[in-house]
Amino acid sequence: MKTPVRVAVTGAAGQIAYSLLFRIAAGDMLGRDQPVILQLLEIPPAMDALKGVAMELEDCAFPLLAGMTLSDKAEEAFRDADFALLVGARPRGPGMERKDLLEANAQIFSTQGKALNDVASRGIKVLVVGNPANTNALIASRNAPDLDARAFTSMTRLDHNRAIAQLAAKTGAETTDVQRMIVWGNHSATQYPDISQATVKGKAAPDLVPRDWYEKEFIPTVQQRGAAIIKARGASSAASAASSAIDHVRDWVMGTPDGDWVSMGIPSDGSYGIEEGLMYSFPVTCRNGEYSIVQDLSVDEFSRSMMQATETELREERDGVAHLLP
Ligand code: NAX
Repeated sequence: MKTPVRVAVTGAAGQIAYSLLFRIAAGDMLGRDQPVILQLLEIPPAMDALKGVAMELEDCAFPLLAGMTLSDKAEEAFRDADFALLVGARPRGPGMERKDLLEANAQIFSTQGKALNDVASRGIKVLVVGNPANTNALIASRNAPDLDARAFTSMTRLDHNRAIAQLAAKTGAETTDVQRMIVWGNHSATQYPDISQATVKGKAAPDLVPRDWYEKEFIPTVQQRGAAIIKARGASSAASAASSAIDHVRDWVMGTPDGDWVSMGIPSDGSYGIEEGLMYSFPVTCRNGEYSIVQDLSVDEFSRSMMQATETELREERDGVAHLLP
C-alpha cells in the first residue's frame, strides 16, 4: 500500500463537500490504491455539522481513509497538505453587491493563502472551487509567495463538462464521443464555451450543429446553467460540482487522455494574448502532475471577442481586490 497523502478540504460541512468528501475517500480522485488523510476546515458555527459528516465518513469504513482531522484553524487544516480543495466561501447575502462578495471572499482567500504558504507541503496542488473561483485562486496564490504560482488553479471543469453534455445531447452522441471542448476565461456568465476545436466521433463539431444554435442556445445555456440549477433545485449545483472537482484533480495528477484536453483555470503565461498572471481558464493537457496550455489553436474574430470579454471581467475583479494582492 502507498503512503497516505493529506487532502485538505475547506467548507467541509457544506453541500459540495457532502458529495466530494465521500468520493475522495472512496478513491475516485487519487486512485483506488492511494490512502488519504482528510484534513477538514470549517468556521466555528459549522463545527457540529462537520462532526456529523465525519461520523458518516467513519461509518462508511472506507478502506482508503487513513485518518481525519477537523479544525476551524487554517494552519491546522493545511499542515503538510499535499492537496487543498478550497470549497468554503462566503455566499452572497441579501442586499450584498458583487463588490461586497468579492471583498468578503478576498479576505478569506488571502488568509488561507498565507496559511498554505506557512504550513502546506511544498509540492501542494490547490484547486479553488469557492466563488468567485478564479479571483479567489489569484488572491490565495499571491498571498503564498513561497509556493509555486502554478500550484494554484480554479475550477471551470463543471462548465467544461456541462458544455460536453449539451453538445452530446444536440448531436445524439455519447459524452465520451465529444473531445477537445474548451471553456475560456472566468467561471461566470462571461465564460466562453468554445466548440470551434471540438469533435464528435472524430467529426468537426461546428459542421454538425447550426451556427445559430451554437451562438444563441449553446453558449447562453452553458453560461447560465448554474442559475438554471438554482431555479430548478432551489440550491446551487453540488454533486455535479463535486464530481467536476474530482475530475479536475484526477486529470491533473494522472494525466489527460491522448488526443484530448481539459479546461482549467490557471495563471496565464500570456498565451493567446491573455494578460500574464490572470487566473484564466485555458485548454490544457496534463502529464506527470504538470499541466501545459494547448498552443497554436486558431482563434477567429468571434472567439477573440468572447475571450477578451471574459478577460476584461477578470481584470476588473482583480482590480477590485488590488489592496489584498501583495
Ligand atoms: P455551502 O454554503 O453549502 O457550503 C459552504 C461551506 O463553507 C459552509 O459550510 C461554510 O460554513 C463554509 N465556509 C465559509 N467560510 C469558510 C471559511 N473561511 N473557511 C472554511 N469554511 C468556510 O456552499 P456549497 O454549495 O458547498 O458551495 C461552495 C462554493 O462553491 C460556493 O462559493 C459556490 O458558489 C461555489 N461553486 C463553484 C462552482 C465552480 O464551478 N467553480 C460550481 C458550484 C458552486 O456554485
